[in-house]
Amino acid sequence: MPAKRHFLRLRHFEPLEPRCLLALETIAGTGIAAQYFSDIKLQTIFATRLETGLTQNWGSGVPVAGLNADQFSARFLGQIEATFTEAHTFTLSADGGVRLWINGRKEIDRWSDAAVTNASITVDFVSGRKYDIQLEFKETGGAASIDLKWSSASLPIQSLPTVRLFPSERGSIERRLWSSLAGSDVAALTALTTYPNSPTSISSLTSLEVASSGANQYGDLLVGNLHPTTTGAYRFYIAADDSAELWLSNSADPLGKQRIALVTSPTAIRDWTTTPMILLSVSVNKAITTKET
Ligand SMILES: [Ca+2]
Repeated sequence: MPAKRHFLRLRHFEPLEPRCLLALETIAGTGIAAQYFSDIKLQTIFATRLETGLTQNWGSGVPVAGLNADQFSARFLGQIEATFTEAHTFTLSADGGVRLWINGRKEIDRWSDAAVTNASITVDFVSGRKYDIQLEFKETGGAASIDLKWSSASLPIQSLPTVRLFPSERGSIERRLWSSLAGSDVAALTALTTYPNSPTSISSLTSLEVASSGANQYGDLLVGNLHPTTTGAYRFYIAADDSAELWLSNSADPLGKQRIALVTSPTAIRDWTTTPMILLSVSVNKAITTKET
């Protein structure tokens, strides 16, 4: 998949909310980002949300209330984390048109709305690594369903597990929110036993900004990937009230992340002047995991 839009987000590093912080540990997946379109060309967005998996049977109904039953399309974007270092086979069945990309390569293309039964492709994975996955779907009439499974020598064929799916890829930033949080520093958030895997709520953002809400006593963890389109040096800024940290990995592996900026006392909204400026060299096509708060 071309790496374009997301990188622009760097300019929009906006006020990150009070006490957000970065996951220092491996976090479990929560699902895959879904975009639903009220046409069959993936053009007019009707709704976006997180789906727990890619085994969905809508029958003659619709994924989202109010969407036209027979003329819609959908795009599912995320990453899947491999559990074994071996060849993995993806098996796709559907009622509708489907296109599947794994790690940016189109692997299955059956775009007419027809029955698809056990179309499969095999790719080599390394345990613990995350791989881009994109599935597009088109429904023109009749029933609608998708069913993407995976298997390997060590993995019996099964639907993609929610905990191995990550939505923070291309077009969305995952926001994990903890409410009723006392204190004003990031450590108050990361010290919680519910951090990072059991937030009060999980939602999806389209930029790295949480608007000033007037709410108090909460913390956020925002997680996503950056896809620079040009190799070069980039400056990162953050603004926040009360406090925030920005972490970045210079590869697709979140284990390599470093804290590159922090705010320890409140700044004005979008006030970049009081925060440390961080200059980084970034390579094209290298996914960058930002973790912040
Ligand atoms: Ca159909």
